[in-house]
Amino acid sequence: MTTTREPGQTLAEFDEHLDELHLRGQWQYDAQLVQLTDGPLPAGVPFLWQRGLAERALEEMCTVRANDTARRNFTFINPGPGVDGTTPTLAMGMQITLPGEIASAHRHSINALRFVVDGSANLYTSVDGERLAMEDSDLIITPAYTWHDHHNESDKRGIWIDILDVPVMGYLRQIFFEPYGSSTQPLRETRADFISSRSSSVRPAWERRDSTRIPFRYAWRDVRAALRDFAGCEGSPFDGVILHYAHPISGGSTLPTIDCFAQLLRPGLQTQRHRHTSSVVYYVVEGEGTTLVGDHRLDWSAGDSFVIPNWMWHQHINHSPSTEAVLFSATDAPLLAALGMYREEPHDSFGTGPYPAVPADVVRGHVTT
Ligand code: 1HN
Repeated sequence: MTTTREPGQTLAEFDEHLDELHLRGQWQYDAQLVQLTDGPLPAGVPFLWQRGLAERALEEMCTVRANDTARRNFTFINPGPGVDGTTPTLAMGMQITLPGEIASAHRHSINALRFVVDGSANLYTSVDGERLAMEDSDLIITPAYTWHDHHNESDKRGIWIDILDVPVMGYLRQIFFEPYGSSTQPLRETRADFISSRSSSVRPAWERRDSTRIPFRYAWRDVRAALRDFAGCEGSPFDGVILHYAHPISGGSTLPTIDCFAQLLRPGLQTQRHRHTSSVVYYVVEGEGTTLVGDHRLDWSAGDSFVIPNWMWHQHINHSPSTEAVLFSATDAPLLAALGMYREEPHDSFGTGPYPAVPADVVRGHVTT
């Protein structure tokens, strides 16, 4: 075997030589290996997009002619290097529709959800033949391959947050896209048709159940009421009273790649610091507060959006002595968990608290949890 390395050739020159051969020396991975003693490098930076900035951009977008897919949507792009979205896996953005508009029907392998900012009973998304109303703070899921078209039949602008797993699907080269062929998909007509298509405790036994691809709306009035029910609980030391949007059939993650949460930070609460391998995007629903991420300080109030990159220490503070703060968030934790990569430090803040004892157990003194 001969070597092409000349005496006196620097390592950088040798790297260049290998590069010309479309090869790379193992030592070039050192920056991702031995220099990291504290776990993965966070991708991107903590960042906040203020409500006013987003509102102006939405307003400006109304003058732009809608594109092929007829959506007026922008993505919050992480200003840190090397992130092609809000995080490497999630694209969070906002969409506006004018009265009378339809965002035409299509479907894709991308999982998506909509959290409503300015809604109405006559703003809705049709998902696989079902009309889902988009009232303020409702959450609508459009799982992969569900047909979806947005309709604004109200007399005011409709605005919502879109969160999609498009960066990871793009990176994996897994994007399939199909236009429906006309702007509007037909809605289901009979009650039986409707029941068989969605979550229900009684179902047609002769049909195979599709447990992932179902249309679903989490109405905010139910979620806000649940936050109120739990408001007196201690909740998570890291997140306060945080509720999971469980998948309506499996009880598992909201979407295969994304989990959603609504969290209430009671007045005066300062959570404990923790970090996890998942990244999180937030929309502030009520109140104001501060999230400390690494040595960044994100001061937020209602209508702002912000991002916490993977593996960065963070904590939330509600400074107000009297007003609750409510955050909506989405994370890529289910995607990481499916790969065995979800880690948290300190570990296990989710699902490890004791299940509340039933009264009979308490009476008999049999509580073991
Ligand atoms: C999409 O299909 C929608 O359906 C919104 O409303 C935003 C961003 C990237 C790719 C597809 C929608 C999107 C998107």
